[in-house]
Amino acid sequence: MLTGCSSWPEDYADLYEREGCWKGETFGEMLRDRAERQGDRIAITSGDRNMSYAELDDRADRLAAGFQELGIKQMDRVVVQLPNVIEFFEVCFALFRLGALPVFALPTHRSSEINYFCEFAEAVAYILPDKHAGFDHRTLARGAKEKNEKLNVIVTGDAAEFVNLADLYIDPKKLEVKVNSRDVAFLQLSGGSTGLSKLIPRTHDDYMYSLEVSAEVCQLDKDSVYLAVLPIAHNFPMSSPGILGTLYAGGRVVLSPGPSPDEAFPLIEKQGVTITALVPPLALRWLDAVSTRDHDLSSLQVLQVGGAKFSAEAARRVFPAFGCKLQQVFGMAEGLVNYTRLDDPEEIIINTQGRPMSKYDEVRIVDEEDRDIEQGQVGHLLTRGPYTIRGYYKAEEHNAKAFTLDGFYRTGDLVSKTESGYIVVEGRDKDQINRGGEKIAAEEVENHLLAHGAVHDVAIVSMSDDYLGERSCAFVIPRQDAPTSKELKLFLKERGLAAFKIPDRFEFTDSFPKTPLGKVSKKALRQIISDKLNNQLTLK
Ligand code: AMP
Ligand code: DBH
Repeated sequence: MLTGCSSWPEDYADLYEREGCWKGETFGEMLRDRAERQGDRIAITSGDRNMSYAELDDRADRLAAGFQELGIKQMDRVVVQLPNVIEFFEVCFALFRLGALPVFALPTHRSSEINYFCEFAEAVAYILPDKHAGFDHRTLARGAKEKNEKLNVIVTGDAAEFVNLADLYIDPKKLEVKVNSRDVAFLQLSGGSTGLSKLIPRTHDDYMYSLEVSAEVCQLDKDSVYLAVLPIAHNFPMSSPGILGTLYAGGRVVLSPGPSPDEAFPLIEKQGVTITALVPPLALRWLDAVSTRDHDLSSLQVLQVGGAKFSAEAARRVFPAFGCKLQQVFGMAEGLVNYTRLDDPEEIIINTQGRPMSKYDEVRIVDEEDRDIEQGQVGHLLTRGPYTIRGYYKAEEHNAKAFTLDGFYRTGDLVSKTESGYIVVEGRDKDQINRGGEKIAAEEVENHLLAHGAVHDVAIVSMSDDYLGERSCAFVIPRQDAPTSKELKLFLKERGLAAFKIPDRFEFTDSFPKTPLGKVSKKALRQIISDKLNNQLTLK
């Protein structure tokens, strides 16, 4: 096991293996198996390009050889920041075959995040696009290289002074590495609640099991066509069932260059897409757009919505608008995924966030003292199971708080459970803002703002928003010469913070409301901003 990772205790590992959850298969082997069984079938469609399972398998082998020649070894960490492109798959499977571990950065991450991932994971390489969405990612590589000149920088497209990914597909060699399915396959990111994002070690065995069950619950088979709209490095479109669940089932992944109806609807029609996944704000956009377009979306059987709470009002609109099933998905990169089932009664699909996908998922809903509460009451969700981690990567101190002594993960979600065992997300007790599915750790952004000379103190809270569900609001106590919100936004941008983390609003104040214990009361701050927004609405 990779140093810095907590494994499952032996009795649990034995149980999960005995019960057939962990099957001993690595991702490299899974792709080989699909290529042998159905090599001619299309695995991925991107623009005009169709890549078969056999071709993907072969290109992953070639790239693994190229990576090896570059010096990338088993257990090495490699920061992968690629958008929804075919190279994403080739890179991942090449690394999986070498037993090297991708660290999945999002395309929207900037120098603050990338430098941290490279440094914290002690990455030996960073793989990125030349440009994406109007941004030149090579500037990030230059920054990362300045901090560690040994870092291998590999670029898709115009590589400038760096290594071009296209040059690394060489004659495949027989790899001498033995990758163990119990080992960590990659590091996924958590949204974080204290400071920087935590890294989540997922093993071949545990993640493969989550793909198997997800594919089953979502009824995927060889004829399924999954449209990847959200950034595929994110755990939801990666695994619930996402791109990897689709390949697991032998289906076809279609890559959408962007999430807008203008890009996605023609693809659904042309490619006969059967299932796709959205976050709530996108689902709203699609719902609004569908009546004004005349694309034939009749192939679509399942529209998944997750990542943040989907309101019942919006959920009710899905079937009339798209004529397909809605599936609510409440998951986390740490593990546990809840789905509404495709044959569930409409009221369950509309009003709940589903139930755990595996019978081996253990779920507890508890009060402040970790005591189980009565069914129907709201409490803290704790979970443990065959695909839920037992600890974050290199985070001993944090792990002591984020997990119970007997290994339950404290999700930080406030939930209730219906009589039939379905979970309703009621709120959150973690210091995080969920901006339409994009998670922001308040403390991370607060720390950046505290570095500004004119900021005495700062507290960031969520404010409710019709479209995104939540946006972020920074309450700032300025020093003598108060900065403007424009200055502070620019300051954060210049510090290399991803744009989605930059507060949507700033409120300047002399002091913060306090809890009886003297801590800043974020609850009171949320109330202040909520009252202010309501007043503004009434005045309008
Ligand atoms: P992360 O741990 O960063 O992967 O984010 C997972 C978190 O996203 C969960 O713990 C929830 O707070 C939130 N989340 C995911 N899906 C949903 C959903 N369907 N409804 C409400 N919250 C969700
Ligand atoms: O928000 C998430 O992290 C998430 C949502 C739905 C997730 O990780 C998942 C499904 O697997």
